Amino acid sequence: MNQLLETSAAYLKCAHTIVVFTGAGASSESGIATFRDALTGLWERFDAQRLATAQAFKADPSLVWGWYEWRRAQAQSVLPNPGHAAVAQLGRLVSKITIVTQNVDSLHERASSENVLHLHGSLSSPRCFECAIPMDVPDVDGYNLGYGSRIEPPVCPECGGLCRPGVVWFGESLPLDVWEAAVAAVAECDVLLSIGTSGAVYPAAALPKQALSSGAVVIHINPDRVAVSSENEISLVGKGGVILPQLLARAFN
Ligand code: BV8
Repeated sequence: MNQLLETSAAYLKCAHTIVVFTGAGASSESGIATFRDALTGLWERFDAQRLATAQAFKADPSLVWGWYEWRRAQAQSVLPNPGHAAVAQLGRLVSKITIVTQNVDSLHERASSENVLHLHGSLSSPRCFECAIPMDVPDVDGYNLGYGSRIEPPVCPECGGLCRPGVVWFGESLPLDVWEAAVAAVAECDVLLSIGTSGAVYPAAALPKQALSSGAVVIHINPDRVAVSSENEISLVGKGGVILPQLLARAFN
């Protein structure tokens, strides 16, 4: 592992353009459950795939809205972890960095990362389900939120439609401008750091392979070993909040 860490640090030190690609695992050390974590994952406790769809919202708006408001309140109540801080520090050390995240929390921004692309949207940008105008983010302090709390979604002042979370649901297209910016950043990067993703959700999961085919080095950071398919791909086994600070210390100190 030490040799892989040294090799990864050497790649990082020489890189001019970096993409940091994050999934739910990057937020897990802040205390936010991942989707597929066997013990605490939302899939197990909430069947996230069923709830994260427009169909579910249409069928039961207050359950789906309540679930997202619970998640938003949780995300607001936790802090960025050392992995988020290391990514922000990396942004101050290299010429060009793009953060491409699948996460809908704002922990990268709260760790002072800039240039964050949210492929799957954000909990902090709700909009009208019917006319799509942006709507105000309700004050969560008034919520007494437990798992499965139903909350009536706010009503759109323009058209009377219901407020929906500003996330990309399964079966919905990713925002085209965000996706195109992510693909362009991946095509030109020297190194892609993939942190905390199971690679289960497309098209996001295709980005590390796109980086490899463009000649970049891809470094995975995950407690689960990631199968690698080329000499330009490295799997660092461990938590992002532990490995990233070690990686930066070796590369830049
Ligand atoms: C699309 C927002 C084109 C919502 C999310 C039928 C119709 C249409 C499309 C499809 C279809 N069938 C399949 C598809 C494609 C579908 C898809 O990929 N499905 C999967 C389930 C097979 N994709 C889509 O629908 C996408 N749109 O294709 O549009 C289109 C449109 C219409 C018609 C046809 C085509 C939209 C997908 C977006 C879904 N929205 N999020 C919400 O959050 O509620 S996805 C959701 O999964 C989250 O964003 C999450 O981030 C993401 C991916 O999961 P991960 O981030 O990887 O998290 P996971 O829990 O899986 O893994 C965590 C990892 O971290 C683990 O490996 C763990 O070991 C590791 N870890 C744990 N702790 C740590 C750690 N790593 C480091 N450090 C630690 N401490």
